[in-house]
Amino acid sequence: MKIGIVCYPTFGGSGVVATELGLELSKRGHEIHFITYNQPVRLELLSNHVHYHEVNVPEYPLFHYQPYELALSSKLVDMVKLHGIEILHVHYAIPHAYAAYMAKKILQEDGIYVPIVTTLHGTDITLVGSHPFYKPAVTFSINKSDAVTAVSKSLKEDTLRLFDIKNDIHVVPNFIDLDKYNHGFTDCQRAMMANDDEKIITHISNFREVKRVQDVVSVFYNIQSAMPAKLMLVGEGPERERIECQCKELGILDKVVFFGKSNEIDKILCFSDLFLLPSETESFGLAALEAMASGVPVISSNTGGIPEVNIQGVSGFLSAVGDIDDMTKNALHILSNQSVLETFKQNAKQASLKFDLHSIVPQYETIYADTLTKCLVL
Ligand code: GMT
Repeated sequence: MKIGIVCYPTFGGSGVVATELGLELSKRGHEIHFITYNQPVRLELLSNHVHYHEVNVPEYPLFHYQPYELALSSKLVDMVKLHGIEILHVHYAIPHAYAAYMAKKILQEDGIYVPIVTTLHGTDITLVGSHPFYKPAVTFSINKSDAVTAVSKSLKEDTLRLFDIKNDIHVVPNFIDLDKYNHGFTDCQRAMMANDDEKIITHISNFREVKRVQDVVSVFYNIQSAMPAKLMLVGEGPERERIECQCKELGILDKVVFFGKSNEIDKILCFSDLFLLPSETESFGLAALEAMASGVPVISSNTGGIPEVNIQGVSGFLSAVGDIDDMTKNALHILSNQSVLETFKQNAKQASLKFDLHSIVPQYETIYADTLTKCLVL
């Protein structure tokens, strides 16, 4: 199949999932065309099966806001015509599903029919999409998609609760390439980060308010008061400065490493003992799954789709949003006893196997095939 993938090319979970999906589909014989404004960060290798087409939005002084959706729709039309793309898979409803619908309508004028599969990732529904500014357009785009998927049961329920949806929503969970996390690193470089007696706690996110990184620091503060520990903070975002100030005020700056954006997540997780994800909302929690696949137990909030990934008392623990004391208690329970820690590490890895890309990616292939068949019949 010739598949066009539209996504955000950044470190965000939706872009990561879209990129990994495209790469795996290409290995399975499909021709993949990524169409976005930058080369996706996890897309390192282009090949004759994997192409990247850049969407350019020329600056024009008349426009207060540059019209990205328009440029994207036009690019989609051109790429479908040029490469014979058969199906468009758009990740994140805003504005991708909307732009794809426009492209589809434009192509229909030339007798070309391209179905659209829309994958909802979370904030496009829970935070941004349901805002009155966007809601009518998001509802319309979801209803006009030929197939819709959501990355968790929880996100599907949120979508049905927040929007007037006429379409079926298939739940296709996020996935992971487990081979990448069976690291054969002979030297995990742990010694560069911490002393042998120090536990390593890690958090990875885009440092937005919704991630509650301040709770990560508070829980870590309590952990390091009870035992030697270091905190690895990976990612960049609007909260970063505030978090540095919080660490300074608490007098723990020397125990915290700020990595910024990193393409070496697997290497960082390799030396981590515990992962913290105390988000306000989280449709899935791909970062938690990546940690689990590396054998790192997770202390998280119990919001959104996280309970579908992190299993209470098995791969880690879940607490109410903002319950620092409970998160601390659970973290110390895991970290205080080496054999308990080893058990949780093994459990975390075991629980991640359910999300192996080899079992999830075929679900998307089935959706593509069914959608093409359905659209041919109509
Ligand atoms: O977490 C973010 O802020 C980034 C966002 C995105 O769209 O890139 O992540 C969302 O999609 C991920 C991939 O499906 C999910 O794992 C995240 O849980 C989801 N984030 C939220 O719901 C806050």
